[in-house]
Order: sequence, then C-alpha cells, then structure tokens
Amino acid sequence: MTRDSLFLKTLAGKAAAIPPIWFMRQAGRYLPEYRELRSKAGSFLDLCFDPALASEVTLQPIRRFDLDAAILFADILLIPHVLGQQLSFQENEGPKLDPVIRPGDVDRFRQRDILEPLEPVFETVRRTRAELAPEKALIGFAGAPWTVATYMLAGGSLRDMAVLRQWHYRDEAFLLELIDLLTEKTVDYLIAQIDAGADAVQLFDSWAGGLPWPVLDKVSVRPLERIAMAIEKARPETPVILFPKGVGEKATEYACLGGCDAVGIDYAMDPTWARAHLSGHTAVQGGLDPMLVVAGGERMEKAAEIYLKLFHDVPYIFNLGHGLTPDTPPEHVGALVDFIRGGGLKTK
Ligand code: 1CP
Repeated sequence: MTRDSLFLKTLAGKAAAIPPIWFMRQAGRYLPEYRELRSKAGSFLDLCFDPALASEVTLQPIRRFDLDAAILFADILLIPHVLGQQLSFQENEGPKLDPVIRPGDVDRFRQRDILEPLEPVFETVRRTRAELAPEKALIGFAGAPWTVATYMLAGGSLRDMAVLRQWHYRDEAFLLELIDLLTEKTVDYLIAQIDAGADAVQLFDSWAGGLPWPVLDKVSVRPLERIAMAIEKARPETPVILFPKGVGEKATEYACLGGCDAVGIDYAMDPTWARAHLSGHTAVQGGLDPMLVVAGGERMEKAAEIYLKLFHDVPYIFNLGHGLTPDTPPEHVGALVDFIRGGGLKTK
C-alpha cells in the first residue's frame, strides 16, 4: 500500500518545499495529557502493554501539533524484558533490568519467542494505524542491538563508555553473540510491527558514540546493516531510518548501507557537513538541539532556519538531534511546528 504521506515521500527520496515534521520522544513526560494517563495506568510497563492507552499516548502529540508522523508508544527495553530480564523504572533513577545478562543466558534467550508476549504492542500498532489519518505515517521502532546490549549488561543505564569498551575487549565472543541474538530478534520484532501497520521503522543507536572504529563497525554498523537488509528483503516497501547518535563522520558508513533510507543526525553534528556528506546517499533527519526547544523563542527559530536552508533542495525530515526532554514547554514545540510550516524566517 502506498500512502499519500509527505513523510514517506521524503523517505522515498523526494525533496519538499516544507519538510515533514516529527520529534523523537514526542509522546511522553513533557505533555500534561501524557502525565495524566500515565498516573492512571500505574506503571510505565502497564501503559506499554495496554493497547488502548498506548495507542492514545501515541496519538496525543499528533492531535496537539498535527505532526506528519506518529511513533509507536513502547520502549527499546521491551525486548530484554520479554527475553527474561524484568524491566522496572525507579523514580528519577531510570530503567532497571534484573538480573543482568550472563554468557550462559544467550542460548536460552535465543529459544524464547518474543512475538507472543509482545502481541499487545502489535495490537497498539493496529489500533493506532486505524485511527490515524491516511496522510499521517506511523513509525515503528526498536533499539539498535548495541544500545540494547549496554542496558542488558549493565542492568540499566550505564553512562560510562570506558566500561562498555572494557566488556568488548574482555569477552568479545560473548558481546558479539549477544548482539547477534538481538539482531535476529529485532528483525522479527520490526517485521511484526510492519505487518501490524507500521509504515516505516527507526533504529535508535543512542549509545553508539565514543566507540573506536573497529568496535563501532562490529557492534553497530554491521548489525544495523543486517537489520536494514533483512527488512528490505522481507518488506521492500518499508523505509528504514537509522539514528546512530554521536558517531560524527562515521555517519557516512550508515548512510551508505544497503536498506538504509534515512540517517538521523544528532545535535553535535555540523549540519553543513551532513548536507555535504550524507545527503547524496540518503535522506537526512533531525539535528536541532532539543535544548533549543527548551529555550524556545528567536534562538530556537534561528537555529531551525539553518536546517531549513541547508536541506531545502534534498530529502530532509525535520526533527531534533535527540529526544524532547521532560522539561520542554509544549508551547515551544507548537511554536517550532508553526515556524517550520510557515516556511521559516522568510515569511516573518
Ligand atoms: O516515566 C515514564 O513515564 C517513562 C518515560 C519513558 C517514555 C515516555 C520511557 C522510559 N520510555 C518512553 C517511551 C519511549 N522510549 C519511546 C516512545 C515515545 C516517543 O518517542 O514518543 C521511544 C521511541 C523510546 C526510545 C528509548 N527508550 C531510547 C532511544 C531514544 C533515546 O532517548 O536515546 C532509549 C535509550 C530508551 C530507554 C529508556 N526508556 C525510558 C527512559 C527514561 C529511557 C532512557 C534511560 C537512559 O537515559 O538511559
């Protein structure tokens, strides 16, 4: 099915006068309507596994800001959860996965069926697709194997890249085996999301930054290539967006991968460099510092204008260089959408 969607046309390689817009982490804690539903649902996991509520949360930012794409409300840590690591969220502490993974777990986890326990997520996709207007796209997603592996190994958020690199050097075989398992499961998970109605899929490699090249290639580039190629083969109509955060000039490696339809750029990347080195290979998405949306006003608009100008003649999806944060005033998000849709500074 081809949907008449600005977002999907851009992913198919067409430049638009005004780019399609969506925001990473567009549903969630900065929205009062989310906080209200979240408190009714009980835990975050209860919300993710309740298709009626999860679908409502997915649609909230579309209703408020009329964005071009909705992103499924779920989390990258649902795969480890259904593999057997209990996921919980402590107030102000971030996610916990219990117990941490051990080498012997990989074979056992490989036998686990993840699709049956994740059925509520696919039902959320079906319900959301049925409620969305046809010109709005629905994005499915998963964490990239490396990023998910870091949480599985640390039992939660580990912000210390040195420790992550040590794991690689200490027991490379175990790490690569874990990444291989996650690569396999992620393909199944994304294909099931596509079959339920997702129009495109995004892979978040939030912790790809700061890895030495040969390690980055092994743990991030190659697994994402396998996933993108597998999706291209199995569901050739469905575009794949890769968001390798913090990889700098190595973003070209991702942009050139078979099966990659767009690369998300982070806020640290020079957009002029991205225009010169990525746009010839693939569509580009994002870039603007989410802290500028917290700040709002003229600074936000001037910075957004840079992306509009640089990417006006190539396929570009307006988005941020990482997710919206809980302290973002929703009015600033609305003002940013109006600014982009109004054609930027030239009409002001
Ligand atoms: O307390 C709450 O209500 C839970 C907060 C929350 C939300 C709203 C979490 C916990 N996850 C989500 C939803 C979510 N997570 C979505 C769907 C909603 C949307 O984007 O609009 C998506 C796409 C994610 C992706 C995600 N989860 C990433 C990749 C993107 C990124 O921010 O880098 C990561 C790293 C996670 C793990 C995670 N889950 C939740 C939190 C707070 C975190 C980050 C933990 C950390 O900083 O290490």
